[in-house]
Amino acid sequence: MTDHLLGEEARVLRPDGWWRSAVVYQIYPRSFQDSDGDGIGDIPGITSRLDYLAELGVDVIWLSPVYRSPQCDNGYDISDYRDVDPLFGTLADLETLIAAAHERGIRLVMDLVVNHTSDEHPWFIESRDPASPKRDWYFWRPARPGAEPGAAGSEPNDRPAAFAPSAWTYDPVSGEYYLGIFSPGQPDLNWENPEVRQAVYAMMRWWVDRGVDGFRMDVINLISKPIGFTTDALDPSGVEPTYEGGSGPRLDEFLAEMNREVRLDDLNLLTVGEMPGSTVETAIRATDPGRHELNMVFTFEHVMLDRVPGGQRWDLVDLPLPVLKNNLAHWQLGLADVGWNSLYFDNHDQARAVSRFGDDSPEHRVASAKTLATVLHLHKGTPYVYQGEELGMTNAPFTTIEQYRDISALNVYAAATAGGVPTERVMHFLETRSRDHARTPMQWDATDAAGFTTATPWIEVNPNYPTINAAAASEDADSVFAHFQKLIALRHDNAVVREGRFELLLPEHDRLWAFTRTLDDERLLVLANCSSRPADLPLEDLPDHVDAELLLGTHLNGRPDSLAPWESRILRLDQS
Ligand code: TEU
Repeated sequence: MTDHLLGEEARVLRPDGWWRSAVVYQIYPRSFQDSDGDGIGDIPGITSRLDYLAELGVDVIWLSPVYRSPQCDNGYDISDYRDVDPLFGTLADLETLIAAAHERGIRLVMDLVVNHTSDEHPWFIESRDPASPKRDWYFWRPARPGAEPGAAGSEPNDRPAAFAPSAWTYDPVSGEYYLGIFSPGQPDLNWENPEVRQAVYAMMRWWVDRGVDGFRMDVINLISKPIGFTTDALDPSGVEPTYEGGSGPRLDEFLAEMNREVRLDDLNLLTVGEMPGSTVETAIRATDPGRHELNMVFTFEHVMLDRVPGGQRWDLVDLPLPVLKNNLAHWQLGLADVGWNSLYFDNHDQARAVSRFGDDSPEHRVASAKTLATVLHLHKGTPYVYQGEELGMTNAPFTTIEQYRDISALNVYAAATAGGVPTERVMHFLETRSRDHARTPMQWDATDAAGFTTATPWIEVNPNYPTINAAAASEDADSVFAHFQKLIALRHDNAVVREGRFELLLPEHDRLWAFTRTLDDERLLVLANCSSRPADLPLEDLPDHVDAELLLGTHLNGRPDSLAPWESRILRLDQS
């Protein structure tokens, strides 16, 4: 069936480089729309909301995992790559969703989680037997030399898992440990073994044949393990790399092979690799079109700037605006000529942008959600909208650990309290940064449970849903939703938004985010006040724009030389 999508037909369905003008909307199925009254979102629920996405104007849906899974990490632990978890529906429901999205001109990208499987995947179950041909599909290692297998401290090395105290889990049957750098329920696949790679490519082709338009690749840089991860090749410096520390030596080779074997570029599929620890340099290599690896990567740099380097996860520092905007500018300039950027503030792993980078008080929430969107969507790259971001949804006001659901939150809490960290400190971290903030149910309307479900939702609805919801937004011409619609349309209608050269202005200004985008003789000026106080514009340091055409503004205060709190403007400069 893949051949059937090659050539003319693929080009019509997915013309060359189509993803450069696309806006992607991420759906976290568990929290989007429940249709069967079990308190958990599902695929028919998503299908029932497609008209909302069409109204927003997005081009692509990225679907977080709906595969069969024991759900230890909400689906990022897959036990069958070729089936849908009954929680979310059936394969037929997914095929209906894909067809219904395509009918509306919306493409669909699957989450691809192949750094690890679930410990309930048949491949892993088979590999538990040391005599099995699949033993080498995972990383099985003996206890460290001289240590008693299974005893505390005998793990092959001291690496912690992302969501558990150790990356190694002991299997008493064979007396060995397996590697799971996220959690024991997520054993790492051994990509050094060519059979593993071929099995993954076959599965990807199977999904391409089902009509999917691309893949978002979970922690794809970790498929080639950084030196020292598996104990095979310890770094001579003795420094233990962290899992956020980048990629192993064979990453580019594996990505190019995957691209070739699945014909990702031939079929004009969208490919975005999630790459914690990637730098501009690694991203240039991975997204250089001439190398046929990926279209774009998700960097983590800008969402790690408020963490203490090498510190504990709950150690947070203030993030001054110049640090954030210069980091985005570094990526803009770094990938200006070769490669392509993805643009995001929000996703299912991040606290809500309006609470984190904006001001979610009733006074400033709407303006700051709009202005953050203006800034992000006017950068060069492919913007990602995370469900609810287009409504200005905020962090949840959780106060007790019982309200949190995420494996990461629960592990951070357990690790911190076991280590004697004061409870208030770790609770403060969770209140501001937990992944659960992104995962509270989508707020559709002011009815019970925000119209998400008729049952008790699996995680509490944010109590602000009576005012912040999609139904209210659709009746308000000045809503955050309406602003996102305009930003998306602006990108579709203006080549300068898609392809214009980026230049940061006022790089050290601590409240204004200002930049230009230039394509041939067209030039846009973006001015944003990222603070909750009025800001004067230093007109002498900005291009002349007093008579410029306003393409889009948030809430004009009418004065050319200042911006109201969280006001932003997109201006077309006169180039004559
Ligand atoms: O995330 C990778 C990742 O690095 C995050 O776990 C991040 O470090 C963490 O959220 C910080 O708190 C991907 C998925 O997006 C995430 O949902 C999964 O839990 C993880 O991989 C494992 O599959």
